[in-house]
This record gives sequence, C-alpha cells and structure tokens, in this order.
Amino acid sequence: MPTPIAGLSAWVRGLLIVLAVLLLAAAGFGLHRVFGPGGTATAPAGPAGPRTADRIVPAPLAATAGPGPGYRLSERTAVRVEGAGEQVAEVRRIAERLADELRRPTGYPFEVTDGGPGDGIRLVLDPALPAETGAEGYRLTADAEGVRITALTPAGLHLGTRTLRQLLPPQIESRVPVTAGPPWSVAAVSVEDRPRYAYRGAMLDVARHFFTVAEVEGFIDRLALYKINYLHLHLTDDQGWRIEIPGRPALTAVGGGSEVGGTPGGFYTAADYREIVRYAQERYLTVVPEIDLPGHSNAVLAAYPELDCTGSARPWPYTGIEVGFSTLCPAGEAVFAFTGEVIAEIARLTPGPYLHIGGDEVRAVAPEAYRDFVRRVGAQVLAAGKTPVGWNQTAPAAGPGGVGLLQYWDGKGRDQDVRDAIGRGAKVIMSPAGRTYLDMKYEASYPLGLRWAGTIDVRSAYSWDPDTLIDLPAGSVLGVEAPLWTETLDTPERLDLMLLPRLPALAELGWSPKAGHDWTGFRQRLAEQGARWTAAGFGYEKRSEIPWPAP
Ligand code: NGO
Repeated sequence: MPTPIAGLSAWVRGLLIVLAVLLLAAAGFGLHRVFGPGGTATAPAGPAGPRTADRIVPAPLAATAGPGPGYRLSERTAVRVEGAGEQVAEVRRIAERLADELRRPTGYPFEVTDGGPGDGIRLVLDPALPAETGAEGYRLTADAEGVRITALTPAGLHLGTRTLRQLLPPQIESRVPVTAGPPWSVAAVSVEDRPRYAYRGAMLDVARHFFTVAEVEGFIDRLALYKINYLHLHLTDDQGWRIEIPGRPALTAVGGGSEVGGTPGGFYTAADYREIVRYAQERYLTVVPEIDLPGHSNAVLAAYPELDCTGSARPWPYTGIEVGFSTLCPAGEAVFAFTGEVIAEIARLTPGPYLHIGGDEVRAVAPEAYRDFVRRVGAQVLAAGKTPVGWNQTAPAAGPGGVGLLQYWDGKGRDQDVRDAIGRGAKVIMSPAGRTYLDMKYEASYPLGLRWAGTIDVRSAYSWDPDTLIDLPAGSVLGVEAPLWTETLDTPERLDLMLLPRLPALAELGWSPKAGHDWTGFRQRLAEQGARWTAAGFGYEKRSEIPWPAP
C-alpha cells in the first residue's frame, strides 16, 4: 500500500524526513528533567557517547539535558576562578587540583586563570545562590561555551568538580596519559544538587590490620569519588594501638607491634596522622578519630597493666578476633588521667569537630559503672573542644554534657535507649550492621569477611531508608556511615573487593533524595562505574547482580 507521502516529490519527502528528525531530536534533547524527586532516568546514551547526567553516582537532586552538543575539552581549555573575598584562594586550590587531575589523562595544559572571557571550566563562588544550596550544594551547567560550576562555598565547588569528572568518559580517571582515548566531551546539561544528609561517612579499622599512610590515602581517594565527607578511623582495639601519644610510649612500642594473625602491625606518628588529616581535608573529608574505651582495650592493658583492675587482659599479643572481653578499669583517677591525656592529644591533632570514644561491647563492667565511665570520658572530650561520638551502647550516657552523636550499629533491642538519648538532644548516624558493614560477606560462600550480621549483597546495601529503618523522631538522623572492619582484610586489594561496588550504594543513600532511589536505575549507573575503577587502577568485586558491560 502506498504511504501518504509516497506520492510527493523526492525533494518534499526529504524535507519532511529532515523535519521529523529535528522534531524527535528536540523532544529528546529538550529541557527534560532526568532526575529529581520521583523522577526517572531517560534512556542512557551509548557507551561511547558523552556521559549524560543520568550516569552520575550518587544521583543528583535534579539534572536536565540541555540543547546542543555540549562541551569538548581541548588544548585551549582553561580552568577559570571567579569570585571575591578570602575564599578565592581556596577556590584556586580546587581549580589547581582539578586541572592536575585532568592533565594526566588528557595531556592538555589546563591553565588556571582568574575569570576572563573565553571558554573553559569556570568555578564561581556566587553568594546570590538560594540559601537552600547549603554548605555542600552546587549547580553545574555545560554547553558549547564550557562548563560552569557555582556554589556558595568552596566545598560545594569541589563536589561539583566530582560530578564533572563523572560527566567525562571513564578514562578520565586514568593516572597515566590516555593515548587512544575517546573525545573528552561533556554532554550539554544543567545539574542542581545538594546532599540529603550532612554526614556521609566510611570507617576503616586500622587496628585489626594496620594500613600505611599511603594505603589510607588510597582509601580516601575511593571515598572522595562518591562525595563521602567523613572518614572515621578506628585507631585502637584489642589487637593494636595505632597512634603515638606523648608521655605514653608503651602504647605504640608494645601495642603497635602486632595485629590479627600475628603479623607486625604498625602505628602512625603524629606527623603521619596529620598527613592523613591533610590529605582528607584537601578532598573535603573530615577525619573522625576513634579511641575505643573502655572495652576493646587489650593493647592498652598490655602496655599499662596497672589500668586493668578486673583481670580482663589476655596474654599479649592478642592475635585472635574475639570481642567483648577486655576493659580498662572503669573507675579510679589513674584511668581518667590516662583517658584525659589521650583525648587531649587526639583533639590537638584533629581539626574536625568529632572525637569517637567507642563504648561498644563492654561485657566485663556493670551498667551503672559503664555509664559513669562514658559520661566522664565524654566530659573530657567536650573539655578538649570536641563533640563525643559513641556506638549505640553509649546511649544511656548521651545528652547534654555527654555523648552528642550516637552511631547506631546493632540496637540489640535497645532502640528505646537511642530514642531517649535523642530526647536529651543527641543525634544519630545510621550504620546498621546488616546493611552497612562492608566487612560482611556478599554471600555465604564469599571467601573474605564475616557473617555475624548476615550477608550483604549490593541490592540489600542499597534498599533501605536511614530515616525509617528504626523508629526515630523526624530529623534525628544526621547521616550514614559504612564501617569496614578488618579482621579478615589484610591488604588494600582486599579492602577494594569489599568496598567496591557497595560503597556507592551507601553513598547514594546518604546523598540523593529518597524519592529518586530506584534499584533498577542504580544498578545500571553502577555498572558504568566499573570502567572508572579500572581506569583508576582500583580493584572491585564483579558481583553478578550488576550488569557490567562486556569487556
Ligand atoms: C562489631 C564490633 C567490632 C567488630 C565488628 C565486626 C562494633 C561496633 N563492634 O561492630 O569490634 O570488628 O562488629 O563486624
């Protein structure tokens, strides 16, 4: 049967076809919201095409594909800093770091300049942005003229640059020149973004197995990709004490020399710790140091046996992985002199607002004595100018003058204690073991990790809501954290296998609006991150739940 246009001249037919193609293109590329509360992603462009905003992890608050071809980086692309006031120097450092990251794979010079006309990547501090943009929000637009990131703060600009990297092809993560790479293009887009929670953390246990400064910095690199803003370091436990304290040399001389399995362990000097803090800060992560008290303290008891008044110590070195047996003497001036010295030194070395005092799994002390101990140590932390953080067992000691932030991990039927503490003014970080513990196995037969809280595949790491997992008053959750305990993890390669791909799941819970959470879309976006990790030289576990592209 002839079609209605079959009778028209070839010229008119051609014109109609061109018009139809233009209309379709306009519908596809027109101002179309691809993410947003309740929004869904548009079909992704082919893997070789420019990275569109529907590829970003964690998903932004809102992203709109713009008209036109977007921006292509070239030898002439400058990074331009705009803004006034004292924060401009910091923006310049952000620009230098971005330029440095882009130079390595592309080989382009990326000159950093002040404002000026012309194309390029602009970082703009703009006090006229709406207040709801907040301390970490930003806007990013890309069109043929270049990329423009605006924010109220340097932190917002930094986070915008993390999004920009994800809008470039995966090879942009390469630490070495990419010779036969794709065009370095950013699709036309307009992104508006800010986090759901102020606290988005990950924890590394350097006590069960020690990790060097360089290895911790590598860990920070992975967190920074996903807009994680707190690094909690579990610095002490039964198997080791990992930070130098002046006046208490045996802590490291004795307690630093071993780890799980009996290998040598190690510790950080004050200078090492400052370097970790500096490296984290440069990537807008705040370090939260943890000194676990009064339990998990066998290494202290080995170094200073006079602090053991209950006979809880096991012979040193303790190289097993049992928990809950050891405790410092819960009372007496000698123990508070010790905690006071340690807290003062850790507070002195730590610019961030938090100091974690542990408080988990103390089986050898009666509840009253435990509560009084935690209160007193909490007061020492406050006197040192920091907010005390504790695992959820410290809830009875939380409130004014005591622990201000609870890290919820096991509850163990004591959720009411947590609610009561919230009533007294405490806030909560959600780290439920069955969802966020990165040391749990993916499945029962997985060779690494533990199983006591169940197995956690990527889907279950992603599919829960920090606000409603347990019944808490609205507004009491400050954020989320994924702890990586290292009883079974002794190398950075093994850390990677547990961290990736689960960390981005937690990062998206912490950053993206709840209404946009969607496993089907997330696993597609996550699949594309694999090529980024490979380009960056990061290992990951190729879980079959994720539709990784064929190599
Ligand atoms: C528990 C315990 C840690 C273990 C970890 C292993 C907390 C807060 N205390 O979490 O000592 O390393 O489980 O998953």
